[in-house]
Amino acid sequence: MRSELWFTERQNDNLEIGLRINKILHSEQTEYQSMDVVETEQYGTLLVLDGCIMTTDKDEFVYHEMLAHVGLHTHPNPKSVLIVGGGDGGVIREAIKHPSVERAVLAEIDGRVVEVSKQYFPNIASGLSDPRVDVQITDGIQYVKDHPGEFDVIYIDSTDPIGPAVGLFAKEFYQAVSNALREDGLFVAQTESPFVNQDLIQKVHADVRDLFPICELYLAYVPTYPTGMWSFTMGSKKYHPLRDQQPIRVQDTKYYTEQVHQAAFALPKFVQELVRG
Ligand code: SPD
Repeated sequence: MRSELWFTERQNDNLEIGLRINKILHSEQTEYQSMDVVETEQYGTLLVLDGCIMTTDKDEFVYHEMLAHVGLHTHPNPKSVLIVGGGDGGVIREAIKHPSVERAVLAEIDGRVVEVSKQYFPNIASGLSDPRVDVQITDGIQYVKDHPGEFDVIYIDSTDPIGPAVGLFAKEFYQAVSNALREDGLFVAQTESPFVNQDLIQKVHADVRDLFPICELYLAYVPTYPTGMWSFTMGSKKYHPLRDQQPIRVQDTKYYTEQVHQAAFALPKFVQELVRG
């Protein structure tokens, strides 16, 4: 018999996204947030933090590949990478596919996300045991402040801009990110949906433009995120994601290609208007 249990993410008073649940696999309140793992009919196993969809087994590749590979194919020789957040390990898994990457640090505040992801999302978390990976259970904001000039590429794989993640969308944090990058470094942050988070995208873009000579927004399509259209913002000290795009270095992707890299920066007019300086 079909289950009548549904998971519903309420984005705002007017928008919800719903998935039929077969089974609740895990639920807990960690020191920082509520965490649930459920088995859905449509997208397989789903990770939920504070009531928001973080990732699912079946569509995670879009987000993780597009967060990781655009930045790593913009830098000509990325050796040292930092991921702030992203305790499920998806961005790390993609980052270490790049042969030049010698060190990938994960700075995740909530150790329970890492543990539960290893248990329920072995594919997404598969990179966490790689010898190049250093998992630090720590406040990512403090970690960034404490490591000036160390990284070629930094990723901000935050949760939604509520609760523990609010500071990861602040200008002061982007300044600290700039300090933690080498002189030709770049960063990429997940910056939510252009349909529902317009103020946030405008603010992030204005802040990053003030701090970095190159600031570009790009898009990908993640079915389980509200509206599906998802944005990423890159701030770069030297390399431009289109002019300096590197030949493809990884083969085993399901979404990212050289052409998708280019196409991701072709913005619909209403998104262009959001980020116009
Ligand atoms: N509303 C969805 C925002 C999720 C961003 N981070 C997801 C973490 C997956 N590694």
